[in-house]
Amino acid sequence: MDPITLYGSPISLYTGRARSYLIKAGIDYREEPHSSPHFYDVVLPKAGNRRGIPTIEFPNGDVIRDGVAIIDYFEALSGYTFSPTTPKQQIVSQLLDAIGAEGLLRQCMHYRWNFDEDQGEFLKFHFQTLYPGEQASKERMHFIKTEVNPAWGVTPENHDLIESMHMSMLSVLNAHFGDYPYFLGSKPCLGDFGMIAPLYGHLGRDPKPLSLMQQHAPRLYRWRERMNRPEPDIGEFTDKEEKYLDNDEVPNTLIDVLKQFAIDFVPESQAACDCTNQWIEANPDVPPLTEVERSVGDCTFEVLGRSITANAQPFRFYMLKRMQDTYDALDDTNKNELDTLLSSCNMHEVLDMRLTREIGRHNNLEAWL
Ligand SMILES: N[C@@H](CCC(=O)N[C@@H](CS)C(=O)NCC(=O)O)C(=O)O
Repeated sequence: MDPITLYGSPISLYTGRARSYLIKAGIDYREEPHSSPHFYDVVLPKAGNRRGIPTIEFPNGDVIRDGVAIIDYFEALSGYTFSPTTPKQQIVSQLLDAIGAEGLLRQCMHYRWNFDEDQGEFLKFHFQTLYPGEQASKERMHFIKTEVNPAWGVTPENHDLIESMHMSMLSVLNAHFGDYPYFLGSKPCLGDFGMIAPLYGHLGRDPKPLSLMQQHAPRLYRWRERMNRPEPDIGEFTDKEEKYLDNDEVPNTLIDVLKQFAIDFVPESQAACDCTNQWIEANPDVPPLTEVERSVGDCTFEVLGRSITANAQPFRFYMLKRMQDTYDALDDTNKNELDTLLSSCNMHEVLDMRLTREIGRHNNLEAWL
């Protein structure tokens, strides 16, 4: 079969997730920017007219927009190769996927946009590929810096908090990947693909955060390398069998990682859930299959005593619903075990953060059902 085309960019957060999946699943692809006349004229109309990366195009012209939908498609086709089947590992994998999708944006944006001296030229080159022309790329970069960053809570008074959270995250992830090659053992799960999104394109590749990762978290850096190689790349570990940990184990090093993520993921998700549900209540006449916007308003929450205001993103709950559905389908014994596990990493409340209107997909877009 001819290769599929992956519209994406090396610097793109979300392309990192789809690319890594395609590599690990052995799917032949060619990557190119989403700036060609073919993309605008032929691909974009089939992608719900939402210009975004990753988007893939099959040799027969079919198109899938959104990294999550791309992975869902290939997982279903392959019989769910990278989806753990035991309850704890399945739920942890789905939770990591949601955190990777939405939970690390402040770190990603701070380390991309607030270190011009280290990486100004680097960003200029990449943005000129995606937005051809000096002026267009300049405008786009200015827009992200001045509009998107503050909208996601990256403001000067929060820089020190973002940096200290980042260093703590590097430390717990480094400890985990010292003991295990992937999040749940010696084979990547969907959670690994979710997490490679922020930890490759931004935090594991831009010069400033890359040097922090290499200096302070070499084992995490190895995972980021491993996730972009077709072989398992686990040579330094004694156990070479490609599988998830036995007995549905979620190791303590991963509990520590989830505890670290919970510090801002839990209060932010609670505030975003409340904000989105208020929006749903205030907008009862939105017709079914209407496109879900990236954000429905601002929410304010507290992290380690600091007040942060950021966009409330419904997509977070589209992702979290997967773990909530898995939990709901368990019997009482398994639910009790999950309750204990999620409480131990301060994530239990996430089970109750649910939207009052469901999100699905229609015409290659997330849509209100
Ligand atoms: N939910 C989407 C998000 C994709 C997304 O926001 N991608 C960014 C780049 S990382 C984008 O396309 N921005 C607009 C553009 O580049 O045209 C996914 O998981 O694929």
